[in-house]
Amino acid sequence: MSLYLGLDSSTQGFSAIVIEREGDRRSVIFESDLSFDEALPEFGTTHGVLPSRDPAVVVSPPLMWAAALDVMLQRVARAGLDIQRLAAISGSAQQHGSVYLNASAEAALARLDPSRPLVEQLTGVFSRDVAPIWMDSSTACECAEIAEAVGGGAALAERTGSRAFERFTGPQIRKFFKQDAAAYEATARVHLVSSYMASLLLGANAPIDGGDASGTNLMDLRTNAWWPAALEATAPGLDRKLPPIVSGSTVIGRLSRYWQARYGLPPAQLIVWSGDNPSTLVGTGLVRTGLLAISLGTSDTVFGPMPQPNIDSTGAAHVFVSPAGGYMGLTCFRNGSLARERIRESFGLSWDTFSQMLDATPAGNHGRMLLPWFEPEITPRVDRPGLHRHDLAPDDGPGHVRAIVEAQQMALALHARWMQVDVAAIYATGGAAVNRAILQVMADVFGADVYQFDVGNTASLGAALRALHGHLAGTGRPLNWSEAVAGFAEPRTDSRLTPNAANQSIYRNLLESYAQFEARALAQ
Ligand code: ADP
Ligand code: XUL
Repeated sequence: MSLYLGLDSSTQGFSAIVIEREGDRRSVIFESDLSFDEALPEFGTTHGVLPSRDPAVVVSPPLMWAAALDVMLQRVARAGLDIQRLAAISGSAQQHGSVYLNASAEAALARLDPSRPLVEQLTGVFSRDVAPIWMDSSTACECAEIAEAVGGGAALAERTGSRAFERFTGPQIRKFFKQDAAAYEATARVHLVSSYMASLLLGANAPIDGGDASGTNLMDLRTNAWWPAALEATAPGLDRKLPPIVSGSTVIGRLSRYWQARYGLPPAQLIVWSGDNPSTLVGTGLVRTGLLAISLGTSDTVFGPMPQPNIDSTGAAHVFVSPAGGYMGLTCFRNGSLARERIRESFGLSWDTFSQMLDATPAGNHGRMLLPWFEPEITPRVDRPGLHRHDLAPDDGPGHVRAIVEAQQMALALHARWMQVDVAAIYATGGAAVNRAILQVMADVFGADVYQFDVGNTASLGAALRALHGHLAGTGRPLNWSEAVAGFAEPRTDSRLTPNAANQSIYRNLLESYAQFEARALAQ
């Protein structure tokens, strides 16, 4: 009877799930999470990121993520589980962020001393103290340079699945190389957050999976290999600094001696880590087409499986390799949970009173609308942040509550059209998916049933399921993906929210007004 551990290093926190699979029995036997700001205040983050004078620059300390890993593995080891049965571990991480290691890192990882905390042994391994993360939008210039060098944005999208995006790793690496060529030169390995965290467990530089490598503007989507033209357009010698790309269920080694000796963990297999969105695809059981998932986390994302890599002609979205085979389409919004929190806080509400106001206001909000671009937005691209109101008085609390939820859901619907999925059902996940008032608006706007999950963190569940799938494939007892996710990654049948027909027709009309409002604001 084996146990599988899934970890998730996200923007605001770190979480873990242990699952057990035996015969017909499927159970989640351990769940834990921590918030970086609260559990590790010594790193000085707010919502997981360091203070910055320029709103376009967003970085986090990679040492903090290592500290969180140390705390979480201790919790897992001391949870009273029969931990010697732990067969495999995998992980999920916020996508696009990059960690820069110098030439001493490999040796430091190989000889970690189990009697000392991880963090104090890693202080010398970085060629850059901070990691730019997905919220960063400071690389417009590098995006233009890379796109031009490879024959334009459409050519880049055709090859890598996305036109150049500010937060993607390639443009971020180029900016670092331009700003500090010596530190770039001293970088032996550029990791994504996923491969960095996996390296800490492995005690050596770990490879990266195709799902997360798709978020770099550097990988050829059809060959699953780094694309030489993009590497050349990005920075010199980059081919020697990036991890090798492997497929989603690859066994990359075993948990290093450090973790075994420090916490009494067994030499469990390590399965390559992936990005949070690809992991959530697995953790919500999206292994067939016709379904969409919407994650309402720090970012709001809408995504679904795709058999073929059909590129978004509007240039707003992405195609990634799916860890469950084939591809996935994804559109990402930066002003997600933190924007909802801004409105909630500015009117002094709790989530309960926020939800009551949402329920008490009518669909369509009497034509009152807003665009919640508190921070630079990814979809559509907005460089100069600002809140735009239409017929909405600044002191109208209930009006703002309904307006932000409707705006976000209409933006999700509008910018998911390119996937051309005939949506049978939506699986809602992420921190805000506990909020049924928000999910009712989602059902009405999309005209589709919406479901919730028992497991709060479907990214770490997806990682645990990838650990299970990779482990069994490696031991000659392979499962297909439908078998692997069955009984774990299934929505709660009693959670179904159905669209209200009258509201659905209001939103069908309103969607065009919203699209025009968005276009007018962008033209300003
Ligand atoms: P991450 O992307 O960092 O993994 P989560 O998926 O954990 O983030 O989501 C965290 C967010 O969930 C918080 O920022 C908070 O705004 C939101 N949240 C938590 N509870 C509620 C609620 N009841 N209603 C709406 N949003 C909520
Ligand atoms: C996806 C994206 C975010 C991050 C953080 O492209 O930028 O969803 O993965 O969750």
